[in-house]
Amino acid sequence: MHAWPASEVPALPGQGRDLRIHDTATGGPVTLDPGPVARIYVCGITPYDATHIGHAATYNAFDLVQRVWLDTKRQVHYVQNVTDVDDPLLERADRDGVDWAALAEQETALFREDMTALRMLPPRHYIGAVEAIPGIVPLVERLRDLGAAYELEGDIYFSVESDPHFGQVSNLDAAAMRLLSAERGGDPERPGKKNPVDPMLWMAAREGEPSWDGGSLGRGRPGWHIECVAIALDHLGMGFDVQGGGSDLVFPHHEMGASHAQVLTGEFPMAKAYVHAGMVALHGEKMSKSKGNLVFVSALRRDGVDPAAIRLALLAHHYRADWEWTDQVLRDAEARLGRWRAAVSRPDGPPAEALVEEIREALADDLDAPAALAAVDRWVGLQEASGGTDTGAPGVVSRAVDALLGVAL
Ligand code: 5CA
Ligand code: ZN
Repeated sequence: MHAWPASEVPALPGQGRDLRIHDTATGGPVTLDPGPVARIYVCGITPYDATHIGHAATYNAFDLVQRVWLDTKRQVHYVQNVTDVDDPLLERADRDGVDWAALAEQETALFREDMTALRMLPPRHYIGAVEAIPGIVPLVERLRDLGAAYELEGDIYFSVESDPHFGQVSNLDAAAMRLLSAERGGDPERPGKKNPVDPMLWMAAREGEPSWDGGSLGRGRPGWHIECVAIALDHLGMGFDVQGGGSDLVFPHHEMGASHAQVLTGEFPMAKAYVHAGMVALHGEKMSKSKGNLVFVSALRRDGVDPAAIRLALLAHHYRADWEWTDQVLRDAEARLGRWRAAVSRPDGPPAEALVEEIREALADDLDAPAALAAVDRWVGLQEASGGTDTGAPGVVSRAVDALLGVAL
């Protein structure tokens, strides 16, 4: 699949900082030392509806990771998937009487437009589940040959007991895992499974549903977790720096993905840091396609909201926090954008070198975007109160805000 166009990232004077980030698996901060090419996999959308503010907040967090690394003069090898065949997509297409593939294509196109408008840097590889099937089948066959997978009425399941490290991403107990498995696409009640939370690797073809040739697995379609593992291993290999997504992916998705990869390769761990963004809510409940309490990025754009204001609204919240979208959040962001634009449009201002370091420091410290915004606010406050004589300063500020925060002033 093609991704979307990259906005230019201005180079900044001085030296970027290494990222220290919270790792869900160890429960603490890790300082990443990626080498010249940093590797990150971020779980992409299931394209059955438009991009909402919750999605945008999650992708904003990982866009910041990429920008911090670029500022250290590293290359970034960023991979993202599109779950373009899965139960929720097929159910929505069925409900609306539309072709599932056309729905996926249409919503993915809209996602690309939203990401472009928000100045999210694109992945280097943007890969759909369907196009990944030829790579998924041999992995499932290998898991079966290793004795880590078993068949149940034609479907193939992964046995979590085959991974000695199972549980080390989410650190949850069996009861909590079982509950979350039922909520998030698993089938813990199905009789005949070795462990209730064992996830499906390959689902045998069902009447009226799309299916593909699975070689020795028979016709069917891939499970959700093996999709991301196949794409990540194919394009990044084991031991990449960050696997990212929202906190609703900790279990089962990232736990199972890590397990599949560890059994397949005999290496541990798949990712050096498991990084999770908090959930955005609307009217007190997690924004979710299944509940329908959504604010769409495309709808805001259609209403004339400046994408830079949407981006500032996201940045005003720490990525790990759960937070609530309200009209006031957007109004505050619009006011801030107006003040910042006025401040950088003046011919001179207070010196800005220290501000660039403050933004760098804030982001390197577990992506503390609110602290970065507060630092820019302070410079803008000085500019408004008494101005300054540094003719380069407004340009430095607008380049730093663009390069590190993705906001074009
Ligand atoms: N296709 C899978 C990942 S492989 C999936 O979860 N798709 S999704 O469309 O449901 O979500 C896309 C991303 O947005 C995921 O990282 C998910 O964790 C995140 N996300 C979903 N809802 C919210 C929300 N309310 N707040 C923050 N992030 C969210
Ligand atoms: Zn995923």
